[in-house]
Amino acid sequence: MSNIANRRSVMTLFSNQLCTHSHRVRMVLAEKSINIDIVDVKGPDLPEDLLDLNPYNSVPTLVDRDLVLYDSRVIIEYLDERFPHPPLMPVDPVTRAQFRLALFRLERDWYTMAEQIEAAGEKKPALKARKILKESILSSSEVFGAKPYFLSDELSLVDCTIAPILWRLPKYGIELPKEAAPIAKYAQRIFDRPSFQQSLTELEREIRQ
Ligand SMILES: N[C@@H](CCC(=O)N[C@@H](CS)C(=O)NCC(=O)O)C(=O)O
Repeated sequence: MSNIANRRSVMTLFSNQLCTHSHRVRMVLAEKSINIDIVDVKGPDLPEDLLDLNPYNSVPTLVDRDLVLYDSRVIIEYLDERFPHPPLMPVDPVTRAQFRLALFRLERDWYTMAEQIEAAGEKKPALKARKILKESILSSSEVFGAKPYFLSDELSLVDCTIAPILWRLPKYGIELPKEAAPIAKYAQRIFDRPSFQQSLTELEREIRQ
């Protein structure tokens, strides 16, 4: 096991200050008030000790003593099981499966489009990705109006996954039209949570200042 993992008694999260995947993990940590060291990693370079342990060399990476986890979904599901209060997944198998499917679709559709927008800057592929992401968000408007949180009265891992994208919409050049009021209200409900405020890095806070 690496020096980094051995010398730390509390858990450590290697996180990037503007990364959506890192942000969803920071949100879950804040929601559960988990005591953890958050180490900012700039760019794609993880500390050398971790390179051997995470073959993808990606953030977020979580180190919990001998356990090293990467991929934000694997990390948030682990955190929800290891720190069960408050629970961030429903109990019954059908709803759980629906929430897992929602996580899969958000990663495949929203997160992928967001990455393309960030990577392309002002170039043409960004315009297309921006349009697809905007349409996808708008087409979910009804879902967001139905309950305070995603298909639920309680916040879940799905909301912790949606929020980093909605927070970044100004950065992505996406403005929601008036018809999207249910989404805007839903977003504000999450943004107002102390846990969400706590999850923000300085750079993320600047997006909406
Ligand atoms: N599927 C991964 C994606 C993580 C990811 O793409 N992280 C980016 C930063 S936002 C990164 O570390 N890129 C550097 C690399 O992959 O080499 C997750 O959910 O954790």
